[in-house]
Amino acid sequence: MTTGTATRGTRAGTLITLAPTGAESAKADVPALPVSVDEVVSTARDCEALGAAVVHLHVRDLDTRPTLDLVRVREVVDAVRQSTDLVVQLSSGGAVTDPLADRVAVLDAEPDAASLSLGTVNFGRDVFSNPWDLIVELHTQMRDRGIVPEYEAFDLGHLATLSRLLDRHGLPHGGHVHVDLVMGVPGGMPGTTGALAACLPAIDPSWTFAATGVGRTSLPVMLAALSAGGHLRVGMEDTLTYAPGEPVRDNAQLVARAAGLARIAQRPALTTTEARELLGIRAPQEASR
Ligand code: KMH
Ligand code: ZN
Repeated sequence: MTTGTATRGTRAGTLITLAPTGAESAKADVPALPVSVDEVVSTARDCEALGAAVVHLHVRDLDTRPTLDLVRVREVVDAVRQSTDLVVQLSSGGAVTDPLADRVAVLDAEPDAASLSLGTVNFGRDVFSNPWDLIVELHTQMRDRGIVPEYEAFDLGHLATLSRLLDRHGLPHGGHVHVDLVMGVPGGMPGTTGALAACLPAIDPSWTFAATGVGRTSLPVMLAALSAGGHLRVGMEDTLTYAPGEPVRDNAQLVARAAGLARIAQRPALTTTEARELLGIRAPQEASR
């Protein structure tokens, strides 16, 4: 069985991606959710200090609703870049209601990286639509624009789609393949050690992988991922309860827990420089040359 544990950077440390906001929770329901530019920047700063190296951004408008408006998206990208050294990864998944063309257009904001979901999946009572043509379009446009994808698999079959995508359309910008297993979405693969283990043979040894456990699967998925040589994505996009009956205080609490477990696993959090090296992303000063 291939496990991906021999891939670069994996043994040395753990890439921690922060997903602070998402598109599916309302600020009115979750007052601690960072939605304003200032809230996102201060969350990003705090979480970088605790071990996050990448930030996965969904942007909110002045009314706290999810938006793909490019002026607002650029404002948030620039603000996070100015205040942190984090790798800025924009969501191209958006909200379940977003038109596909608008999801592609976020690449105009020129992030370092962007998420790229590998298949359509039921998302609670909604459908998160990711047809093959959209997948190819995002993969190709990201390569043309020098943006590094983080592929997102919500189900085992999505990993087969990733292999087919790479066979037919080649490697992404930067030459390295990194995939995040998003587990525990109601409609996708469950957030269990068994499901994570079932994914491992479909992960090429040259790739790296991370895992995200939605809701109460956050902790078991994190432990399973660390034991299998994987990286971590945590944050209030995916997890709003820290322990049974205890709401998450803030994103920093989730990053601190992830970084602590990574240290216990003797694979401490990667720095932003190490993360760029792992993912094939040029440093901001190199990129502007
Ligand atoms: N908001 C979810 C429907 C991504 O960011 O790429 C999709 C999502 C995936 O969050
Ligand atoms: Zn997202």
